[in-house]
Amino acid sequence: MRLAVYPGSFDPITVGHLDIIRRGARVFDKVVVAVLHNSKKHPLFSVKERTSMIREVTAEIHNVDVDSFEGLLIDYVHGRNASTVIRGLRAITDFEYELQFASMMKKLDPDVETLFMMTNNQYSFLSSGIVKEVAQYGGNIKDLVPPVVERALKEKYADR
Ligand code: COD
Repeated sequence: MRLAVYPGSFDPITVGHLDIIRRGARVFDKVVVAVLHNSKKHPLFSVKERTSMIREVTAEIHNVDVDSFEGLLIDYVHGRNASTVIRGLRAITDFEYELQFASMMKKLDPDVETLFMMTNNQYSFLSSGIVKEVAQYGGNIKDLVPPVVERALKEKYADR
């Protein structure tokens, strides 16, 4: 079975991420969306909230699994018996970090391939960070995130 891991913070998932998941699911038998649980960082959404939103928006894609991981990605990839990691590339600004990421992955295990998928042009400007910033000040984020995420962002910022 060709299994790929699509790792990220997904704080929160955007339509840019979702586009990569949909396209990845057409290429691989199974795509595992793996949400990083980093106890040293303070994400807006908990791991439980992030995985639950991803599960909801990917429910109709039969070959997508949603999970979370702590520690090194390569250990998680080994644990899932996967040999490919999917990453999305938006712009040249992503390139430097992604090259470093892919090179380190190669160093840790030469048999694990990092596969890059170019962003859909419509979403090349989109990141979780910019969505949160716009949502925080009440800007319109419709079309940038799935409706469940739009509602969750509104609730989060209404509480603050
Ligand atoms: N269009 C296309 N792709 C997109 C878009 C978009 N609009 N927005 C984001 N993406 C892509 C990103 O480029 C990335 O590939 C992926 O979606 C996830 O993005 P984020 O921002 O949610 O997640 P990141 O990049 O912060 O995730 C980093 C990891 C969690 C994967 C990394 O820090 C990690 O693996 N940490 C664990 C410790 C470890 O093993 N470190 C060494 C790695 S070699």
